[in-house]
Amino acid sequence: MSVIEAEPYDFELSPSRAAMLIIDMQRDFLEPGGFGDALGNDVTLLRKTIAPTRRLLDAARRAGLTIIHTREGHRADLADLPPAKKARGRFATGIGDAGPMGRILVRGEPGHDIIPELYPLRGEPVIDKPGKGAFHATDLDAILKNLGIAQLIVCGVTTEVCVNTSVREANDRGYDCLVVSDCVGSYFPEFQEMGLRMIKAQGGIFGWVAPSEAVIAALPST
Ligand code: C5J
Repeated sequence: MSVIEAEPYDFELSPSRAAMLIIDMQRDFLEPGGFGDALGNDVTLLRKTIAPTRRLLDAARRAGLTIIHTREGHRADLADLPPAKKARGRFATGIGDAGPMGRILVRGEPGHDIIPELYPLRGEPVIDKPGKGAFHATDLDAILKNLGIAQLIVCGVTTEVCVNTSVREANDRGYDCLVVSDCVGSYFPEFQEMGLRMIKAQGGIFGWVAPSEAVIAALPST
């Protein structure tokens, strides 16, 4: 057990029962020329999470933590895409349509894949999720339970959407979540701030928040 200096109070890390959960670090959300960029978002706000996440990922791999990656996306036949999700936003170009890096949020397309900087190693589970939450319609809960995981160190994008949704789902299932403040990102600075504040408010109603250096410092350095 080691202690991570976190908010609203210290997080007691049990490395053998902890997993690093990296949410949706996909090319279409993060890369210049991707779908997020094409919608007019400033992808540099998301890209600044890459370097600290890579440092934390290296340290977590060295420490032997379980590493799990997620990707938001749908079957090529879109049979798992709720009509409400397809219609939302009234975008001229939306999920399933041809985008700058292949069909948008469709599994197997270049834009759907994880950015090269954080690419999963062989053996690291990749969860393909059709929703914003990492538990909805996935086998994540079964995988975590089978591995004896009780704590999640959460990174990824976007802070207020898939990160917050997944943390709330995890919290309701009994997992302790620590969200790494510089390893989660939003296209909207105000949502970044509020997304983190909502996690740690009211005595950590959804979990804990700490910067990556504090997490790295607490990891076994073998
Ligand atoms: C994620 C989104 N990953 N913002 N998706 O947050 O649509």
